[in-house]
Amino acid sequence: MFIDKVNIHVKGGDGGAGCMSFRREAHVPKGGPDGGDGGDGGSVIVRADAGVSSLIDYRFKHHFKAQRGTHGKGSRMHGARGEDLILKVPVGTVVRFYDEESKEAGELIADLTHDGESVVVMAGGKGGRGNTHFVTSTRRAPAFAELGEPALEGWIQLEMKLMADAALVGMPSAGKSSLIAKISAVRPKIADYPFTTLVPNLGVALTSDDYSFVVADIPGLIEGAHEGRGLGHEFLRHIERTALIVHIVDLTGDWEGRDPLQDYEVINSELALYADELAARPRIVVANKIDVPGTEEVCEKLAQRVREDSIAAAGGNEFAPSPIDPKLYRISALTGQGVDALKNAIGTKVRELREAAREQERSTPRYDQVWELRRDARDAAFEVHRLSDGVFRVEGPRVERLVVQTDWENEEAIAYMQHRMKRMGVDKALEKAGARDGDEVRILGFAFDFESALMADDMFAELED
Ligand SMILES: Nc1nc2c(ncn2[C@@H]2O[C@H](COP(=O)(O)OP(=O)(O)OP(=O)(O)O)[C@@H](O)[C@H]2O)c(=O)[nH]1
Ligand SMILES: [Mg+2]
Repeated sequence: MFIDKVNIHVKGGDGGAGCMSFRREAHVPKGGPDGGDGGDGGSVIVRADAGVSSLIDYRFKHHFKAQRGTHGKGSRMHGARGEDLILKVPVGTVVRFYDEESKEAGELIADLTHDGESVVVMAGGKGGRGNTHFVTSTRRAPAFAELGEPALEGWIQLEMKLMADAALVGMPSAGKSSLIAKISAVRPKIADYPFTTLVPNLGVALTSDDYSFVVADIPGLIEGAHEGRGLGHEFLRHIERTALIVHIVDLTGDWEGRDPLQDYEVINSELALYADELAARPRIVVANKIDVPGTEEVCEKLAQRVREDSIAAAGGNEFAPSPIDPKLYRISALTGQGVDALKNAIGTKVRELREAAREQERSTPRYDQVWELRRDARDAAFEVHRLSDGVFRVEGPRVERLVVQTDWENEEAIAYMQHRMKRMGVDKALEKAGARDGDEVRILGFAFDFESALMADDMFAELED
């Protein structure tokens, strides 16, 4: 079975709690604070690995969790960092958020197109700091420590897309599998009935000057494929990421006794209907089964049509570069006639396209890095809502974690949380929203007083954070 899409639940490791402790020495009733920090929780990382060829590992196991950080201890003993959990996926895997309720994929997280490329999908929680961090000139013995930060968790979707350089597309029985068998080492099933190929086959082809490229043999497409008819739809999206489309036309119109020119049009329009940009994707057109007598005339007509389409795709200018190769490649996948010339033409085109892609890659930032930066910004953001007269709610990932990280039984811990909120600008934002002394501020299930909470003297003002 070809597993190309899975939804999994991932959770980072929670941070360990910081420790509240004081040094004990003989003859000293109460020494200075010596509580160690909790360890950071591990993160969940998705990494592309050239040694992994499918998502089968995620078929039955759906929950993955990184290790939590351990708690800090007295005598300044820090907790251990939790180990990251690395989920290996095939090169060419797209990672997205997934909404378990609506069963829909959400925002794109990363497109892992290179071996070793990785993205942190759920960060572990930071370890809480021990009480040694909270000494100020006026408070020598802080009697609290931070709790560990809870980790992020959620559903993500992994989707594997084929990473072929060229995709063989065409009607059922056009000879796609016969061709890939001739130019690579794969041996797919070949038969004279439609839909012989049910899942894509990947093969490595070598040009006569030893340049290698990956070809995909895609299940046959039929009219209406873009809206789900036949088998092709599932696989049309794989074509989305192949640089070159190799369109195979059956000159005999074998399947259902069709007109080859009409077949050619149908495939073109299915590609365009599926995704606009596929219409402009670099393309080579191949006429297959030239060994069958009586196909010469239709072959000439097709050659003429391809030439016209090539010029049209170049904006009507015969001499401008066109995404469609003006030449019709005539082959017999059965006898091998014309196959080497076609293979070399595909190789040459792939090389050109790869070089152009590399050039472009140099000038664009890696998507996963962009995403990670954006997530950080989003994490720190918060919103203030006025619920009713004198009641406000503050919402935002980091603010909310700060609240959960606080020991609400401990006044000093609360005062420290207030200090951090002040640093984040929560008090300013509340003031701007109209909050006044005595108003109620709610964060998650907790409530406190605006005045005492945020306007009070900050006893931790001299601490860095
Ligand atoms: N005479 C002749 N027959 C061919 C040629 N290429 C393929 N065939 C025959 O056409 C039939 C279909 O070939 P396949 O390679 O299975 O076609 P396909 O495009 O992979 O078909 P699906 O997997 O069903 O989409 C088989 O009976 C092949 O032997 C050719 O060049 N000449
Ligand atoms: Mg086939």
